[in-house]
Amino acid sequence: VQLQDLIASVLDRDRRGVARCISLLERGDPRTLQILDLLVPHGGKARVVGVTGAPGTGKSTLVGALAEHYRAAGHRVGIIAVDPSSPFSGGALLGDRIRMARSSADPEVFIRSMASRDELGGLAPAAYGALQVLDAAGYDRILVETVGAGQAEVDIVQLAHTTLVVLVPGLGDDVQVLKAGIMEIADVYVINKAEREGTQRLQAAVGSLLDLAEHTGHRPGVVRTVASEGRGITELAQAVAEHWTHLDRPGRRQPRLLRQAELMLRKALQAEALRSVLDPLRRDGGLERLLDEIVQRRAHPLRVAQDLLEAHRAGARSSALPG
Ligand SMILES: Nc1nc2c(ncn2[C@@H]2O[C@H](COP(=O)(O)OP(=O)(O)OP(=O)(O)O)[C@@H](O)[C@H]2O)c(=O)[nH]1
Ligand SMILES: [Mg+2]
Repeated sequence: VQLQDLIASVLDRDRRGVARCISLLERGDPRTLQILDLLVPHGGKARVVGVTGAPGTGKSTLVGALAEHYRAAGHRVGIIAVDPSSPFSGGALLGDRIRMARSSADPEVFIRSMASRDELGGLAPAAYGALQVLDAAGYDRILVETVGAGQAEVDIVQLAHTTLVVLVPGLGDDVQVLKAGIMEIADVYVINKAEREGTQRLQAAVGSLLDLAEHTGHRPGVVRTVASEGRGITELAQAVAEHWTHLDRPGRRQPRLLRQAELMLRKALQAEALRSVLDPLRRDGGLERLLDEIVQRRAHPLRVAQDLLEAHRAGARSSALPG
């Protein structure tokens, strides 16, 4: 398929085109930059909600319920489920698909799972790419699910306009809030499985942590849900909408978008710099020799990094010379 045709099919909201385009970006196809060049100007209309939290807290169920809510309100919904534990993810992803099946039968809902394969922090760029495709294809509500486990997931969550942190009673309450280091990223706390004992206590714990924290104009909401029964979803959507209202006030949205822009730029630079320095070394086995030098204590990694960068700069300079 010609690139122009592929892009046109995405803009025409063709599902196969969308799926294909996301796959190309996820794979790091050589045409990645061209694809993004053509799609990015068409985006910027979607509202993106990140959903994170410990395994099994009910994120997928919540995403499915929110998707139904948005569909009922006439929105087109994109869902990106990021599973960082790629070797073991087959079953989990399949489970998610089944749980989301009610939504996926709807042609105006597009669901995509992705696992991290690229060692160069490829997860955030892949999720970014998928977001651009869905946004350009007119999905105006996009839900991104990640397990709140590590930095990669936190990075992805920061691609969202609004971040939901999902907690459940009985997991050690305030500890789960503090430990995950998520006080900074939550715009709305969801206390799911709220039919369970300990809900009140957890809500109080979150409340007192919020009392201690500083808020830049928006105190995160706390919403109770029983996602498996669809309870509390209207209230949750309302809390998300309130956060958007907050972002729409003058001077609120821009700092967030600037932060996101810087984050993605840094990721892309890191990945690109690593690739351009390491790829040639990998090709001729030089990397193993260098690593061996380090293990033998004939060199140390800080020196080697400097030398590699210096050699790379020299190579770039000489290849830029005419003749
Ligand atoms: N009792 C109860 N169970 C729920 C609720 N919401 C979801 N569940 C159940 O909790 C289990 C896990 O739900 P998921 O939606 O897969 O949770 P998740 O956070 O996406 O899980 P991972 O993606 O594996 O981290 C499922 O069996 C759900 O049916 C709830 O409000 N109450
Ligand atoms: Mg899930």
